[in-house]
Amino acid sequence: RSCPTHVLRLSQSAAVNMAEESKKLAAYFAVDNSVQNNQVVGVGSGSTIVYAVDRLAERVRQEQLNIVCVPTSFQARQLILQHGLTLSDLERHPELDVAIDGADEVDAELTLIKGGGGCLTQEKIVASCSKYFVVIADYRKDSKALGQQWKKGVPIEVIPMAYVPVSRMIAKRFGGEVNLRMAISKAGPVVTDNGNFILDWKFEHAQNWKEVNTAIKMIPGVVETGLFVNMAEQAYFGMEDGSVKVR
Ligand code: ABF
Repeated sequence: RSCPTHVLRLSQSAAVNMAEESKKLAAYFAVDNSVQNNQVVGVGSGSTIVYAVDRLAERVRQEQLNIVCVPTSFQARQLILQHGLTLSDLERHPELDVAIDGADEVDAELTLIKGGGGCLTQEKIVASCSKYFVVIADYRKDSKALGQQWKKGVPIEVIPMAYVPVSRMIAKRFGGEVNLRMAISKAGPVVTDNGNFILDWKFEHAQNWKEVNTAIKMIPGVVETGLFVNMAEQAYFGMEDGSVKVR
């Protein structure tokens, strides 16, 4: 017998709530374990980071924490301003103490796929300027190998005039399928905060991600890849049972 619609809706909303709750768990736990007074904090993008910024603002109020925040996107900048946190940038703070950000997938070696939201370039820059880079995610991102959970491929930021040759080069050299990311309205391609396009490379099999990342980055026209190799020190996952898994 098919499941009554209202039960399906309940289970769908319960699943969404569970994922949101697990994001919040991971975010709060990571902020409490990673951020101290007098620190410069990189603030990531996406939905999980919203909970982390909530917790940062709560701790600033409760503990009179003195922290400054460096954003990784227009969204992150808005979050910092909306929460009354002190906004800074890489000109004033080129060295950060900790960066906290989401991810689309995290494999067993803490190699990440990031950029599902199109902010990968500034995210990677800020993460690279941080002494400590922490990933926060719900249980759906906790993976053994890239591609097992995340099916949308590796985002790659490209200079608009080069997106066709870059797409062809990637497909030719590494296989799989490369698509120009279109806006939800389909009116045109997504344009990043840096004025570039995003390609999504749906790879066919596991790769040596360190080598692939370097090779793709060397293709003229490529600005950045969503492969974060050997960058994350720690990952906090909110789990379905209400626990937080740290690895
Ligand atoms: C951002 O967070 C992106 O790199 C990544 O795509 C996204 C993950 O989003 P969410 O936290 O909403 O799952 O950092």
